[in-house]
Amino acid sequence: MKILDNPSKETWAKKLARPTFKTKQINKIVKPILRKVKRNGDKALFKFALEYDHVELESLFPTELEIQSAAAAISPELKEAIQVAKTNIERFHRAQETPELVDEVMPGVVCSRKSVPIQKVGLYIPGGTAPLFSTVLMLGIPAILAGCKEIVLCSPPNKEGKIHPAILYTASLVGITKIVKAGGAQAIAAMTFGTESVPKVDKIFGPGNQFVTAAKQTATKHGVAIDMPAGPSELLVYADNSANAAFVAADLLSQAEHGVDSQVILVTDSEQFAKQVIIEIEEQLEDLPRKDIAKKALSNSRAVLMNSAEKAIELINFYAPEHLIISVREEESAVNSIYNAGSVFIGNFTPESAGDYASGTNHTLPTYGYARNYSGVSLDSFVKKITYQKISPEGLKNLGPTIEIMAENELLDGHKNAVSIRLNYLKNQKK
Ligand code: HSO
Ligand code: ZN
Repeated sequence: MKILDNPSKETWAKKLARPTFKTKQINKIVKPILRKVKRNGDKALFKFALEYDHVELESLFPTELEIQSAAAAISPELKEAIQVAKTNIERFHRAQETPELVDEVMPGVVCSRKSVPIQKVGLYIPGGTAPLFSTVLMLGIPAILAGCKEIVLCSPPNKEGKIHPAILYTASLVGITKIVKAGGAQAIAAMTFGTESVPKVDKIFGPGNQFVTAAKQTATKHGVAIDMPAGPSELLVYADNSANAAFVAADLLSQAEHGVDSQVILVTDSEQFAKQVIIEIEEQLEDLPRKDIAKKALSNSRAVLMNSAEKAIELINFYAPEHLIISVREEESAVNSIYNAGSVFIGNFTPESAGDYASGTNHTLPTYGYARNYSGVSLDSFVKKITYQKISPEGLKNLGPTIEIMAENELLDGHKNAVSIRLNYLKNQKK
């Protein structure tokens, strides 16, 4: 990991650039996949399973027996852990429920606002090198709590034609019944256009590789919303020498192991501490099964020396990390000056892995600098807020003249008339 010594502001964008995507080439592959699924429906999904997952599927749905064997394949220890995580995630997401808001803004004019679930949602869960069954909890739990009517989960089958048992088990535990064996861009296409077996949904959630990300972007052009523009995982640790170098190294490695394009950054005021962290990283790296991936990610990563807290905070807000660990003496003031981050982990004993799995917060977070303008997934992501109003005759008498004069001055007489016609009616009724 390279050390940058107090880089000047003008150089931040370049020196801390995230790895870029080859969007054009990716789209060249993704577009025909979308087209074929749109045209041929299930038939295309079977064909792509053969081509990309190397399996001839009998059905796009797991059988009851597959679901039961998945549950039997999970150890009691893992089941218990999933249960603890589920309880915490459910609790924290239930706490996000907002009661209906009703306000009589002036006599006779009542405005209200209510959360209404998005009716059909699609959850994508990657298989592959790391089967993210924790993501089933992070997306499935708020979808169920929000009351979404139809929840479809797509995940790629393995060579035996099976979805990873932990994904299948967790999906059933959460209460998801529509599970489809489809992965990659073809799964996103199925949820975007609908097929004989897969319903067309209103919003698609979930992480994925560059093909999945590109397909999700295209979905937005077909009236489907997505959770957020996703990129590879990232972590920024802000630490001084009150932190533990071995802990910090472990945290940085925890996100570096996600993918070769992941990025991790250390910001510190102490060169000696940075050097200690780098030594620890090298030592701990050797024992990681995914060390090759982590090593590549570390080549995109930096340790940045910043000699003042103000500059360090400015850099962090500029970078807008997906995850931010703050492990400094002046913890409170640092936490309170952050305005761009997906999720913040505070203190020496709060590893980022806690939020990835089990503390209760959601791990689907904005990457790639989108923490500047996006929030992570929450209960809110699965609802829309509809506003209502009811105006009584008294209320219209109170508010009507205000509307009339505003409409008149926008030269929109039709708008004005919609009020005037009623006010006249009320006036005549009195006589
Ligand atoms: N850190 C990932 C989530 C994850 N980590 C799942 C482990 N499993 C993106 O926030
Ligand atoms: Zn992670």
